[in-house]
Amino acid sequence: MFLRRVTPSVFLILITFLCSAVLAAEDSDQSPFAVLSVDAPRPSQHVMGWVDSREVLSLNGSWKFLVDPMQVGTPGSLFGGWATTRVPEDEYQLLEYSYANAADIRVPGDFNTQFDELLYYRDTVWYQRHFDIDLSKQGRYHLWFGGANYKTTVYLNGQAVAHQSGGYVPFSIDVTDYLLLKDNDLIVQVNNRLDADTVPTERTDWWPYGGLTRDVMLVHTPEAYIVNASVQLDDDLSTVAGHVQTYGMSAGEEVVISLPEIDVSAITQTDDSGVARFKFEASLDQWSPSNPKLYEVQIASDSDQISDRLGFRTIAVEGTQIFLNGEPIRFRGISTHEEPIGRDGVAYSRADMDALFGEAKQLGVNFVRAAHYPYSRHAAKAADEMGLLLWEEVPIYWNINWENPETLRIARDQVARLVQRDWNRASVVVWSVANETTYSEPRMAFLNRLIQDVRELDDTRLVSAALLGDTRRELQHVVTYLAANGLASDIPSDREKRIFQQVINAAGDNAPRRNSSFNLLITDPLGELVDLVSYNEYFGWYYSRFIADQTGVSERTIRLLMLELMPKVTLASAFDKPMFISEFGAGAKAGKRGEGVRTEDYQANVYRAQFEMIANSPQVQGMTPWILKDFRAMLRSLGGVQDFRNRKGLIDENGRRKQAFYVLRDFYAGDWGRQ
Ligand code: GCB
Repeated sequence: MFLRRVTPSVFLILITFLCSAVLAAEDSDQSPFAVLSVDAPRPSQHVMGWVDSREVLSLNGSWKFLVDPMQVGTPGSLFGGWATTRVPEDEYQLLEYSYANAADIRVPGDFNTQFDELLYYRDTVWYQRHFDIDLSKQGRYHLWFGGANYKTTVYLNGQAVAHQSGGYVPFSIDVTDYLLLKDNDLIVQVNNRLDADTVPTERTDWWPYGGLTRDVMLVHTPEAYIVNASVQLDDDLSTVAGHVQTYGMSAGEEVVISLPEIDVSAITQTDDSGVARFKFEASLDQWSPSNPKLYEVQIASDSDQISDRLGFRTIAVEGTQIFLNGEPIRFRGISTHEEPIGRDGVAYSRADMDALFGEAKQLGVNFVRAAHYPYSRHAAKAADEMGLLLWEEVPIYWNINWENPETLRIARDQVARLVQRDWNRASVVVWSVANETTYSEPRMAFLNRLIQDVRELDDTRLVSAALLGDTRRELQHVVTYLAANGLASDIPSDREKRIFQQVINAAGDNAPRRNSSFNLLITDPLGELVDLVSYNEYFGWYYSRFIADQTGVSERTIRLLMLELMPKVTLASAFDKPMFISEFGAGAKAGKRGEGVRTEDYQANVYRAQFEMIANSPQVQGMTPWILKDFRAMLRSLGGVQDFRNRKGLIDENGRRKQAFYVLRDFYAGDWGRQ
C-alpha cells in the first residue's frame, strides 16, 4: 500500500534509507516501522532498603524531556536511537531527536501537570541527564528509582540496564560495571499507557500520572553490603525479631543490631543464603498515635553499616476487635490520594506529605487509608513521626485480568516491593491487596496468592482488601425497606406510594415491617482470607440513583427517604472479624450550599446519616470516609462542577474546607471516636 503510492525516484532513496535502518536494527527481520522492544534485565527482587542512611548522589532536579507519542525512539527503530545522547557531528548529519533542544522537566514529579498540553497524555516519554561520580571509591553503585509510572527502561551510557513494569514502587540496579568517571549518559524511557492486562488497568478513578514521579539517586555501597533488614516487635511486647538480607557476604559473617538509646545490641551471623536472623529482648516505649516514639536502629557488618529511626508496636485482631500494643483501638480514619494540597499533580516530597497528613490530623484522625496504590516512601516516614496509623494498598482495582500470568507477576512484584520498602514503618498496620473486585474463582486464586505473599514477607501486620457488597442483592433489600418506610412517610407523592405498595406486594411474606431495621451482611468469601473485613458502601450517594432508575420513583424522594432509613441500617459481616468501612462519601462542590446533590449540605447530611449507621454496627471498628481532598479523575468530566475532579473531598484542591469536614471532626471528638 505504502510503497505503491510513492514515485520511482523517491522509492530508490527510500529503499537505501530503509536498508541502512534495517542494518542498524541489528539484523532484526522486523519491519523498520515496527515499534521495537528492547531486552533488559529485571531489577533484583530484593528491594534495597534503608537508603536514607546511605551515601547517595541525588539525581533529582532538572532533566531533559522528549515526548514520543509514536514510540519511535526505541533503539533500532527507523527514527530511533533516543537511548543515547547524540549531537550532530556537522550540519549534514540527520538526527531525528535532540536532547540539547529538549524541554526541561523537574524530577521527581509527574509530567502531566508540568506541561499543559500533556495533562491527558498517556504514552512514551524520554528523560535524559548527565552526571559525574567519584569512582575512586571502592564498592558498588546502584541506580535507585523510588518509582516510575508505569513501564520503564533505563539506559546508562547506551546500555539497556533495566526494565521494570508496574509503577509506584522502588527498584534499583547495580550499574557499577557501566559507569564512567565523567559525563554518564542516563536516559530513561517511561510509558504511562495502561491496558486490560496492566496493574492497574486503564480505567481508574484517579489520574494515571506518568513519568519519574519519585526520587532518583545513585546509591553507593561497599562490595559486600546489607541490602535490607526487617525489625519487628513480637506480640509479647518485649522481644525484637527480624532478619538482615546481605549481598556478597559468605556464611558466618557477623552482623550486629543495636539500639544505642537503650544500650541494647545483639550479634548474629549470616547463613548460606546471606540472611542473618536475630531475636533479642528489649524494653521499649511502644509506638502509638499518642506516643509516636522512634528509636535509632543501627545494623552493622564488618564491611557495611545502615541505620534508621524506627517505632515498635504490635497490631492484632481477636474476634471483632482490633488491638494496638494489646489495647483495643478503633481506626478513626480518612482516605487520601497521593496529591498535594494547593498544587496539581503527584505529591512527591516529604513536605507534600507533611502538609497532606497534617490536614488529615486536623480532623482528629488516628488512621489514614493511603488509597489506591503505594505512595512515595516519604508518606510512611511522615506518618511514623506524626503518629498516624496507615493502610497501604496496591493498585489491584476494579477490573483486573485475573487469568493472565504476567498480570499476576506484576501484581506480586508490586506487593513484594511495597512490603519490603515499608516493613519497618510502625505507622503501617494494614496491607491491602485489592479494591472493589467482584467475586469469581480466578479472582479468589489471584488474591489468595497475593495474601500468602504478604504473609510470607511480613506476618506482623493485618491484611485486608476493600470489598464490594453483593450489590444486586443489597439493592433489592434496600428497595423493600425504602418502600415500607416510604409508605409511612410524607415525602413520597401518592403515585410514588402506589409504586411502593406494589414493591411490598411483590415481596409478599418477605416484606419488612414499617420502621423496622435493616441488616446488611457482607458475605464475600474473600472475608475468610483477610484479617480485617473492609467494605466500601455508598448509601446516600450512588445507590439512590440506581433505585430511582429502577423503580420510577423520583431521585429526590429516594434520596430523602434513604437519609431517613440509614440510621436504621446495621452493617455486619458473616465472619467473626472486625469490620472496617473503607469508603463512604458524597460529592460536593466547595461553596455550593442549599438543597440537592453536590451541595456541601447534602454531603454533610450523608455523613451524619452514615455515622448513625456506623454507631449502630458493633462489628465496625474503623472507617476511612472517601476522601480528604478533591482529586483529579478522568472519569469526572461534568463541566462547572467536576471539571475532571472527583468532588467527594472534605476539602477542595486548594484546601478550602467543606461543611462535612467539621461534621466528621465533631464525630471523631465524640463517644464513638473515644472508645
Ligand atoms: C469507589 C472507589 C474510589 C472512587 C469512589 C467514588 O468505590 O474505590 O476509587 O473514587 O468510589 O468516588 O466513586
